[in-house]
Amino acid sequence: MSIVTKSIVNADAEARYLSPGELDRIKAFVTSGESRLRIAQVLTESRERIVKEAGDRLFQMRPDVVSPGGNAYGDEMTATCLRDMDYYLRLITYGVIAGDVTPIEEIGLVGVAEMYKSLGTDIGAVAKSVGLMKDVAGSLLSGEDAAEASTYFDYVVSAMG
Ligand SMILES: CCC1=C(C)/C(=C/C2=NC(=C\c3[nH]c(/C=C4\NC(=O)[C@H](C)[C@H]4CC)c(C)c3CCC(=O)O)/C(CCC(=O)O)=C2C)NC1=O
Repeated sequence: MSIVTKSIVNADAEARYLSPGELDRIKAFVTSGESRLRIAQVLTESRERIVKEAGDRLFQMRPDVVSPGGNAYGDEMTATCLRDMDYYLRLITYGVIAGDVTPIEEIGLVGVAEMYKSLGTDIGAVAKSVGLMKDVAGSLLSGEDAAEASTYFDYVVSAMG
């Protein structure tokens, strides 16, 4: 739910006008709207490059992941690994657009440790892949936009930590 919808639902539950604090938060959301949309656009347009370059770097740093016995060994498993990276990049664009990490959390982080444990996937390596996507994305964004985008990537990394 966006901050606008959330504030309205909360206010209406108490049949009151939006509070000054709620209006301030909505103002910040609106003011940052243009840059958040710009960031989401760059991430969306560059998604293939971001996933591919970060994936290449991950497999260089962690060759065990794609070696025999590794969780992402073989074309099919490697593709599934890159798909998961693309999932997280997509969820990060949702967070950037909403100006809120809740969509990322609800869609991709609830129960994530248990899920990767049951798949035999090293969640630390998944977190690393998200950090590497942040680096690639950062090189495609202006300094300020990169800093704004970082908060969403960092949120995912720390939630997996
Ligand atoms: C949008 C929310 C969402 C997420 C996050 C998600 C993740 C997800 N990743 C999976 C598998 C997987 N995920 C990976 C990923 C990796 N293995 C590694 O060693 C690397 C570190 C890493 C890539 C960075 C791999 C290799 C599999 C397949 C594992 C297997 O089938 O044994 C599976 C099991 C089912 C399937 O294969 O599709 C799920 C559900 N699905 C979702 O709907």
